[in-house]
Amino acid sequence: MSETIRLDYRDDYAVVTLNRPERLNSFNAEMHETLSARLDDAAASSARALLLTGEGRGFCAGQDLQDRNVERGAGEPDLGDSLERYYNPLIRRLRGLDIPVVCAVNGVAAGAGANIALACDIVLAARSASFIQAFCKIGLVPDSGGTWILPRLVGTARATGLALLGEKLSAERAEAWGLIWRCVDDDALSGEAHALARHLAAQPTSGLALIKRAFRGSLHNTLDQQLDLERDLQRAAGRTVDYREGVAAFVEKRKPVFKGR
Ligand code: T3D
Repeated sequence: MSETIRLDYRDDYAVVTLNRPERLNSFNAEMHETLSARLDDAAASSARALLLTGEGRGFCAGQDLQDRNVERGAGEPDLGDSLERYYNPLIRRLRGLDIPVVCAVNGVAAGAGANIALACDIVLAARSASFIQAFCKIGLVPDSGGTWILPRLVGTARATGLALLGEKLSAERAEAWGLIWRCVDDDALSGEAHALARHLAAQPTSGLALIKRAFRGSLHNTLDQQLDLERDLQRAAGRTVDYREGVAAFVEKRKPVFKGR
């Protein structure tokens, strides 16, 4: 049986690929457990950036609904338990990673699949890809952080429309709305996503981790609290080897060589 999650290393970054293309990479329990283990592996490695993508024509269609079909013999599910056990730890994990996380949305991203993509730091999408808050169509609530991130990214009016209507949002419109970083031509997606991950991995990644921490704080901090946080993070950034190297390279008019320390 092929691995439902692939983990590869390129240069200084890790590539995690959702790999159940026959079900549009929708999640079952085994896939969640394997993804969790592969993210552990990537976090423990020397990788300085992570690229998340999907195999085949879809990125991820959320929960595998075959496993939820009570009419066809699946047990009565406790969806709260499923979120507690799988989806919530996954989102916390992705949001909590110190290294930059790029998501290459290669095709449709539906249900939890859409919100897993949106939990990443920089989201690129193929022009033919789309985002669907499909939950409302089967009587569910957007999960995997959807009700938190959508209003923050696109405002309440658009978030509510997306969540209550479950309409397909094209990658182009997702970019125009500020839901994602960029929409690119289908045949350029892989090249651009890898180039971005490679670029990020060569940057002062300890500084990038502090930037991520600053933005995480800003979502609930007052201006005063955020100014204090910036002071503390800048103090830490100013003590990194990479900061010293960045300043030296600037003054010496040469290209910096960052180590992520
Ligand atoms: O349950 C819990 O643990 C709680 C957490 C829930 C989180 C969630 O994500 S709930 C939302 C679940 N996802 C959906 O509701 C999306 C369902 N899928 C679709 O609406 C459509 O497939 C898409 C819009 C994503 C794509 O449409 P299309 O026309 O491009 O493809 P398709 O023909 O519908 O799908 C291709 C195949 O993938 C097909 O299988 P087949 O007929 O070729 O054998 C289809 O059944 C399968 N597939 C797609 N999505 C799922 C799926 N199989 C199982 N589960 C899926 N989610």
